[in-house]
Amino acid sequence: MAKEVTLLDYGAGNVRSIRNAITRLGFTIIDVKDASDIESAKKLIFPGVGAFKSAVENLHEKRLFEPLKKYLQANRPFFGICIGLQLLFEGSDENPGVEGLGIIPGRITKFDVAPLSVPHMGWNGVSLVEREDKCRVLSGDEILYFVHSYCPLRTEKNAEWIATATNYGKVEFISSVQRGNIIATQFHPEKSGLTGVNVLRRFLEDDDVKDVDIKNFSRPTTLRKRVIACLDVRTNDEGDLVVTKGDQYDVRETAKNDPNHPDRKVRNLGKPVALARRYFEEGADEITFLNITSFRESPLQDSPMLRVLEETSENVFVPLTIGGGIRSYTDKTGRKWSALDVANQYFRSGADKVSIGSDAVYCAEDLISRSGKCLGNTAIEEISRVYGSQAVVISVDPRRVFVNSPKDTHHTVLRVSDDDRGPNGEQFCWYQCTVRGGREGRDLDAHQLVKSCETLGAGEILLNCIHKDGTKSGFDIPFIESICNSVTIPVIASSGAGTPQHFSEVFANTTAEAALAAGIFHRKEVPLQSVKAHLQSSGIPTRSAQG
Ligand code: 1PR
Repeated sequence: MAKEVTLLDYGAGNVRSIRNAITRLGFTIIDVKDASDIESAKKLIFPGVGAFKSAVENLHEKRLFEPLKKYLQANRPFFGICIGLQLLFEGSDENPGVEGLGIIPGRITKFDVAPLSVPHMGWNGVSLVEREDKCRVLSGDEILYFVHSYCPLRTEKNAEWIATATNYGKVEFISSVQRGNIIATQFHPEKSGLTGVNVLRRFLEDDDVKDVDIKNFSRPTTLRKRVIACLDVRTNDEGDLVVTKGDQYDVRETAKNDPNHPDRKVRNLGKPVALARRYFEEGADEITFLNITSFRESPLQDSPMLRVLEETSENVFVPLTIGGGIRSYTDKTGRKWSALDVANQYFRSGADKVSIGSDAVYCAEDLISRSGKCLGNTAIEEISRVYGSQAVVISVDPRRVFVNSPKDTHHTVLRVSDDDRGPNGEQFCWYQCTVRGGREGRDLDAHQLVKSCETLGAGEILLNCIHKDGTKSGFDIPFIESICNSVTIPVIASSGAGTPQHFSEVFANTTAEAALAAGIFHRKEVPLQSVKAHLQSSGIPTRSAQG
């Protein structure tokens, strides 16, 4: 029998990874073009992307809503992912009044987990639920990647559908369903490493789970802390696209010890696609690419980041973030690009999230100047409306400004330790936002930036720190904790990692959900596996390096 599977891709978000996972499993994809493709499907995969409402509207617009409902009512082989699971329910609090497919009784509700962050983002387990038949694609041992702000909850009416449950804070939600030939998961198998690819394989090959350990039933699961590898990418003086790394954002060699020396070359630490693959194989939970020369004229055209994403996603099955140049601009041919157009290109090429730096600062300044009134037209609002807030990361590039007293500035200040005082013995500092890769400081502090961006709909904060970048002296813990306390969205601690202990320190002393490092991984000074092993031995929940 031909190894074929039908894919329902309605044209939003990153479906490249699911395509790559299916292809890797030796299956050919038949794309749904119209209702007849659903009718003739032998197996149908539906990777729902974006918000509940836009998914329903897309299905209606393409006249696929009713054919899909009929397919499901006939109990034909189906695998839904994320929104592809949520749409099976009657409706969602995300968009009241919008009707789902109504195959499963109940509604999708917003996570109520304060003080934990929403979205629920990262790697978590699944606990098997007692039922007459067994779960076909999960053994309960798996750690899988979730990203969602809304979740399905167990009710008496949907009990027979539930295959696994997952815990986040005080909430236990349905993480997968199964009835007859219909399977759907809240997690993303295509982003869950080789473990997730294997979940898809079981569905495609009808290779049901054989042995299940009794301990995998009805036990609480935990969200893991994430370790992220970050690749700063730019073209070097020879014209090659390279991964580079700065010391306090200066990416040129310092051997000559003269900042103006003509021989100061851009550091070359490797090729982006090959390095990303290495980090995936070593157990990175996510990979972030930053196009650090994006402030130049045409961010999409100047640097081949789309190709980097396409090639990376062929072999890397963990979430990919791309930053740099997510803004509106006019290219050399006179074509106008909105930030959403730029983001579209990246999502279609394999990115799961975009990270916005400079433009986020301008959006926050505008919001503050309007006394917090949202107009719905900023890059953050536009991208999060279409792709969901979880797809919008804000990259913060703050520089410390020292002051003698909190009275000397209207910005939020932190007291510095005695051995970290300013050049004139100042005891306080505020964290000034910069744009253009740290080149220009603005009259905005990092606390104002993150709060404004959360209001505008951002889903995560990537918190860099210029004075720590590349120093290997550890993360700026008081600053990170202070920012974590200012927002309810997840914070990624970044800049300064030098040892595995620095990771356990940041997780023990702050509520950051992820920690990111660059230099130590690129230079192979600290293997990613040793960070994971150290976190595990320190009792910090993390996904093992083997996935
Ligand atoms: O402003 O939206 O076009 O985005 C530009 C992006 O490029 C921003 O995310 C900005 O942080 C990044 N960027 C610009 N210039 C530089 C530079 O280094 N010259 N890189 C730069 C920033 C910082 C970190 C780094 C951590 C960890 N890189 O992400 O990876 O500090 O480093 P470490 O573990 O070695 O200490 P826009």
